[in-house]
Amino acid sequence: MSEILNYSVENDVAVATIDSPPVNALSHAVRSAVVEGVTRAGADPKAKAVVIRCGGRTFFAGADISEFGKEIRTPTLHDVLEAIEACAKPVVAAIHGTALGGGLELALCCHYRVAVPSAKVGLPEVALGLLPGAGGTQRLPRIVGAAAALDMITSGKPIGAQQALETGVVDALVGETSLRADAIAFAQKLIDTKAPLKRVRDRDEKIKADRGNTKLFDEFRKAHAREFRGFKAPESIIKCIEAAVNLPFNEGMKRERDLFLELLASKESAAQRYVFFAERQTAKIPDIPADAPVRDVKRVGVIGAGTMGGGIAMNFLNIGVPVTLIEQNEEALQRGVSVIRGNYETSAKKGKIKPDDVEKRMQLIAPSTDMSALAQTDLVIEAVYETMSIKKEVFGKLDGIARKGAILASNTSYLSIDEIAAATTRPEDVIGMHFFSPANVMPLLEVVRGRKSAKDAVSTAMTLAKKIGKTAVLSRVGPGFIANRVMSVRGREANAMVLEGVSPADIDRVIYDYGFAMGPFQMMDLVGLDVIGRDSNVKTVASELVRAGRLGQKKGGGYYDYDENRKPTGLSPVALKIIRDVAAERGVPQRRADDAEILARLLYPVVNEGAKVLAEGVALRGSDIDIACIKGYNWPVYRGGPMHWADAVGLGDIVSKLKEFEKRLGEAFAPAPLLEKLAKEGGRLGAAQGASA
Ligand code: T1G
Repeated sequence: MSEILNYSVENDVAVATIDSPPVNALSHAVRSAVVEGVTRAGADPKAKAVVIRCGGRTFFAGADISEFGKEIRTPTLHDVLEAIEACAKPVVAAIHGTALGGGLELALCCHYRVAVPSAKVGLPEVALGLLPGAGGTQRLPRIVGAAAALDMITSGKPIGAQQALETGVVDALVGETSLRADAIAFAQKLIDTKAPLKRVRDRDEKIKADRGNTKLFDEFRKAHAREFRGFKAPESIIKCIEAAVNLPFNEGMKRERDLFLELLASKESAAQRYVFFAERQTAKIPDIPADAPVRDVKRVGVIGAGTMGGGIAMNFLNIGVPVTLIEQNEEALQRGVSVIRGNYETSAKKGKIKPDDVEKRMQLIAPSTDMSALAQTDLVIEAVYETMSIKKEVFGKLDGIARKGAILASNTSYLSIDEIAAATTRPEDVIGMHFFSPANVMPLLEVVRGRKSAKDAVSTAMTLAKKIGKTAVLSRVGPGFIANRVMSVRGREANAMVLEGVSPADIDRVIYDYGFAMGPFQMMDLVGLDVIGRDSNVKTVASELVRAGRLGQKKGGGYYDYDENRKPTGLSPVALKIIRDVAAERGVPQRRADDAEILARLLYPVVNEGAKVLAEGVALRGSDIDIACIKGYNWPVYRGGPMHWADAVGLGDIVSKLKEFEKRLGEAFAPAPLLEKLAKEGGRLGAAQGASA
């Protein structure tokens, strides 16, 4: 018998328990164990019904994603599902944890499903650039109807057990701590009442009403066009659900299989499966084990109640952690507190949080203009001006106020944590925690490890990140750390190209078509040219636009003109003239560039900068750079991030194009040695490790 299968019979019920940590993913071993258990129960004269359950923390959490792209060994998942459906005895799925993807598809092949109240079920394959390839697109609509299935499968969002019960996905909720016993009792009842063997595939009461209803699907497509832009899987899912509604079951299954295999072979799904694992890799720090000690953080201090400080504070208020919020004066402090309140009230109005959550969270703020109020905090995050002298002054004071063992973090976006730490007598307690604006929304948190940062200070920040719903990426000290550093070259080249005569609108279109939400010039108009241009003491297009009263969308337009609803009405002739004047003053040679050249000029230097970040040991691994750009700059997830995308483009092609640029534009484009090395060796940036710092 498979060593991950436990088989027993209680009363008249066979119980097949599969235990394959960490999440009972439907690997070859798990698939074999399920087939063995069901086959044995089917042949067992003592068994009149079967319960399929899992050990550990969850029911099957889906196909084993690490097996994709490799040769799939039998029994395939389809073999497993056929074995279950062919069973002549009632099969009951006993669900706890997260029955996801193939796990839910397996449960839908059982005749009945029971779940504990804390369980969740869902079909999240779309997040992998896939679709439920084991009947999920054909069976789920037969239970919940086409409209609900469209929402659930194209969003990939799981539903709770109660909603699963109400929609018929599960037949009963059972005791949170008595799943095994209650599932056996449920099965026994089926035997005693000679309950029918219900197969989901035979049900059509929920779909026949939508047969031929093309409007339902076309309207769904229209309503989600923006959200699905650039992704392949959502449209394939819609097609599968249309097939479920309009075709006999087996034909629908064939349609699903064909579209699934198409997605499985796509670059987009390869990128999204890569991101799934890359995202989980970021938490792994070679010299700090996962179970390393962490410091207890019961109260957080935030210095600065401006946009960043307020947003940072909200992350902790959201999880019920009290925050001591410090500002220099009462007026700034109250302004900061009221902005936080305003944010929560907006969220409550939108139904994102419950109305009484607003007060609950606001009461956790202890506002003060006196830094000594930070004495009892366990972690202090400084979010004051990006000026080293001010940060050193703040940390010098903090050193004398914060309790022993408190972690002192700076939200600096590029300054040296080592230099800031030197302003204290406890550099081991000093780290960076770089949030991305808006800090209560953007999922990236760069944890910056100084040369002297203690391991438990770093592991505390990495652990806290997950608790506040952030993806933490570890960075060493370096200019702009990871995301800002590599993405800043995209802005540099965009600005350079417009001075060469390339239209800002063409650049924005190319970057938008690549998959970013908007291009660099639209972004600058949105953020505000006074913000963008404020640090430059040289004459730039941005500074000249500001001088001309063009601050962007918020005032007077920017690169584009806007109507009263802030809808762009086209490139501004004023902006184009400013560009021409600045270019003429600098004597910039004018040239044309096609879309391919624009994309290469903007993104290949990003790849090159990523290779430098790796070679300097600022990032632990290439895939961390990808996660930082996806979570911090919305790099389209179906491209996998700059490193993975470069591997897909071909490092050799990138190197030769960079050399072309270098000849014309200078050594800033010289290919990084690591990039050249990997190109020569056939290595991959996405798999490269950072130099050990
Ligand atoms: N396959 C392989 N490994 C997986 C896995 C999976 N499906 N799910 C998780 N892991 C690993 C993960 O890499 C990590 O490994 C460890 O388990 C803990 O995961 C045919 C085609 C279940 C909600 O998309 O959403 O079925 O880093 O850190 O935060 O239609 O894992 O420890 O070495 O995420 O508690 C569909 C994906 C697959 C579910 C648990 N299923 N997993 O979250 O732990 S495609 C999914 C999750 C499919 C069929 C289709 C989450 C979780 P390591 P974790 P967690």
